Amino acid sequence: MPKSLNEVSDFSNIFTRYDIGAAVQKRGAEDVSTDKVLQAIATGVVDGDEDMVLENTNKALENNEPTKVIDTLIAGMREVSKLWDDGVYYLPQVILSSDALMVGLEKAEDAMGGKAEKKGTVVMHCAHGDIHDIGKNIAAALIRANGFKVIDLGSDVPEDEVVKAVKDNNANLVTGTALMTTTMSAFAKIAQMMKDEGMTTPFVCGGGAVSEEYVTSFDLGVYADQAKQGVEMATDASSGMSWEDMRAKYNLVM
Ligand code: B12
Repeated sequence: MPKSLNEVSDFSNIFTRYDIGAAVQKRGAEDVSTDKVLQAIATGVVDGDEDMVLENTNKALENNEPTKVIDTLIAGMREVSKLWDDGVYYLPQVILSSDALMVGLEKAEDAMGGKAEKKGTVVMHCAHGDIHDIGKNIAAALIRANGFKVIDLGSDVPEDEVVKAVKDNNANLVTGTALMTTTMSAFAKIAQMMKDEGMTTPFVCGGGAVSEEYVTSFDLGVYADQAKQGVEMATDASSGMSWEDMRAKYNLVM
């Protein structure tokens, strides 16, 4: 005799997990700011609620710098990461959260504008096999809004496509993002391929899985752990700073 769904599933567990999630969400929002609108943006990201993020981002942009809104979106996503790590959130919730974040990021980017004359060219990508693009998108929005031409190759980009884009566009800087230990090895390969072609373009690497020790273990690599560092790094590279000098400026490990 087959069992009914109620017999095989313990629904009380599901609801207990949801309660844990709700408690953590509240704590996350209060940590972000005392401003109710900013709190609502962070909560909207945690809840994966695009409408809530959109409405409150529009309100927040009336009296906050767009970078403040971006910091708030990042804070919301940090909370989502914790919920995932704690086993409270699963893939569907995380996808909804990242979509909600992107809605706010687009608005904040529009509000920053972008100067007509481009200061330099930056090629950006997520490592081959890696679809985690939130950090890359945040860094790209900031760099673009600060007057650089950004060629965003997207996610899961094969190594040779990255090298080709840097060469074809005579880029001043190339960046890579990896969130998985299995994908970050693409960066050392790209650096070697660029060196083999005689290229010396600084290669900024970031993303959760990536460490300063790893990135400074291969030539051209410069480690970044904050999206906002990308703007100063693009400025340095476009004014001709070498990868060695950039590494000395930004990284502890030589
Ligand atoms: C969101 C997320 C997802 C989303 C991704 C949505 C998207 N569009 O990106 C979805 C649900 C799709 C997903 C899928 C998977 N995920 Co996932 N995911 C996460 C999660 C929860 C958060 C990551 C994140 O976005 N963080 C926030 C952003 C802002 O951080 P960030 O990218 O690191 O960026 C910051 C800095 O690194 C820096 N930065 C980044 N790039 C750049 C670039 C420049 C130029 C600069 C200057 C700075 C910079 O700036 C940002 C801060 O300011 C993490 C958990 C965690 N604790 O991190 C797991 C995590 C990354 N995922 C993981 C895994 C395993 C997977 C899956 C394989 C799961 C599965 N079984 O299918 C798939 C991967 C599929 C693939 N091939 O890529 C693992 C990776 C483990 C590992 N170390 O290898 C993690 C760590 C979870 C875990 N603990 O197991 N995931």
